[in-house]
Amino acid sequence: MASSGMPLVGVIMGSKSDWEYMAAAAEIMDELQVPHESRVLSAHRTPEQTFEYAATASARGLKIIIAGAGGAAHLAGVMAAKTILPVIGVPMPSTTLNGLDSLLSIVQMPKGVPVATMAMGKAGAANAGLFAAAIIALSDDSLAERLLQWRAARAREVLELKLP
Ligand code: RP5
Repeated sequence: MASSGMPLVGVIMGSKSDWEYMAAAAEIMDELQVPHESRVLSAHRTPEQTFEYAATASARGLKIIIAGAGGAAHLAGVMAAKTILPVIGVPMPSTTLNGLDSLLSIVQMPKGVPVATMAMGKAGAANAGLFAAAIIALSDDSLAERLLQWRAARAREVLELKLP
């Protein structure tokens, strides 16, 4: 799956079951018109293809990789091991430990190979999309303006709230 234009952000996830959460990253980037692609790649089920994706990401024009994974969640770390592109990890609450395992796995990257870890689940996926947009906005003024407008709209929503 790809949005219009050459993708700048690669959204990958370890299983189709992760899409329930990771769709939030794609939706935010659709809204902000950040070209992205989404696909399932697993560090343990498809290791060669996962390595290939990371190794060729920069040459294909990707600027950022967002990786969602659950359990012994090594996908983001494996990505970061094969590219110097910024990798954003999103822990999936898909396991019997409700994602605490995924969170600790992704956030505890050893020194030298960083992964920017977001919150678990849909909130983290949405924030990953926003974070990717913020990075790209550093060199894209019109995206920076859309991001400012997006924030302003969220503020208006709060201020216009009426409690029963
Ligand atoms: C991980 O294992 C995936 O990222 C997913 O969160 C979890 C469960 O995968 P499935 O068994 O649903 O395919 O690899």
